Amino acid sequence: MRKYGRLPATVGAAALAVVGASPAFAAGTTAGSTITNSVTVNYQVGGVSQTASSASDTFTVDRKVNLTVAEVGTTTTQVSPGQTAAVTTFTVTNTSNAVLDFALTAAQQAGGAGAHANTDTFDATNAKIYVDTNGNGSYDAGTDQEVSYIDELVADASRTIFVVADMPLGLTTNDVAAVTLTATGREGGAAASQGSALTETTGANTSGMDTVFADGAGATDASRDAAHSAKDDWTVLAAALSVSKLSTVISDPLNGTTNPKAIPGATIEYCIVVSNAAGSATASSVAISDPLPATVTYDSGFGIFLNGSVTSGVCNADGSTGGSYASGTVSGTLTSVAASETKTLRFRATIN
Ligand SMILES: [Ca+2]
Ligand SMILES: [Ca+2]
Ligand SMILES: [Ca+2]
Ligand SMILES: [Ca+2]
Repeated sequence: MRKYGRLPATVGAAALAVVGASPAFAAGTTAGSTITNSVTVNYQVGGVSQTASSASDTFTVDRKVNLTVAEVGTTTTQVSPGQTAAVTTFTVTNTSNAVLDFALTAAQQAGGAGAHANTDTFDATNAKIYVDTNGNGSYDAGTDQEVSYIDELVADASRTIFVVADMPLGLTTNDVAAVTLTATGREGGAAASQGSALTETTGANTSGMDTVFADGAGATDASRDAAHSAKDDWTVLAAALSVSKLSTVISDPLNGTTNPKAIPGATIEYCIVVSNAAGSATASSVAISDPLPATVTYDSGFGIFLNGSVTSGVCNADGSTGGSYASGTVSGTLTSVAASETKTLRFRATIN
């Protein structure tokens, strides 16, 4: 009975020694390390203790390759048509029990479901991948380095990765460009160089360090392929301007201002109406250019009124003076036209 009683204590001591020799990673015991377990058997013959027998077993911990790519945040990134360097943010976490490199690719998609209950409708351009070099969680142009892989990421460590791209012009509100970041585990190789592709051990367990792929299926990758991916998207908020041009006869040489007609010599008021649809982005620096036909003459005495209003489809006699007339063209700039807002430019001319 006594010899059985001592066995657990001996095993326990060996196990404690193993734990103490290797840091306790969430990813598990470090790949390539060895686990040695010793056993001692004491016994007696004729009531006299004999020389103990002992044995030990040593094996190498194999490499479990696992990683997670995740979108940072839960919402789409709002962009403007023509915006440059629009950022989406991901994290790549090494949940393997080994130091690995991770190759990175950012893929546009041609239609299909985006990341946030939306549908891909366009491709961003000039997409580049950056690592958060200064570790502040934000993309800093000129500081965060453009990369094609993460170098020597230790077990349980994460890196913040930015996919930065340009948006084409001509997009409309709620256009979506989805992008998928894929990280693929690679051998660590040397520092500052990307290691070779990982190979899973397909045959029987060997005495050396075997490799097992343990990753799940991400946005576009399969399970157990040493890769993981996540999707994010950019959603466009554009201005939706509409323009109309109205004219009203103010007076004529025969009737004056009472029921005036558009006869030669009559004064016409032109009103250019700029509206921005509800839910749109604010349009700024809205430049209006109106080349006058040769059949009218600009009324310099009246001038040009900007930022006027419209009531029931009729331009009000308001706004502030501004704009210019040169080379037969009336010009003026509205500082901004917000969503659901309407602004006018008014001027007068006489019929030749
Ligand atoms: Ca696309
Ligand atoms: Ca940064
Ligand atoms: Ca490396
Ligand atoms: Ca996978």
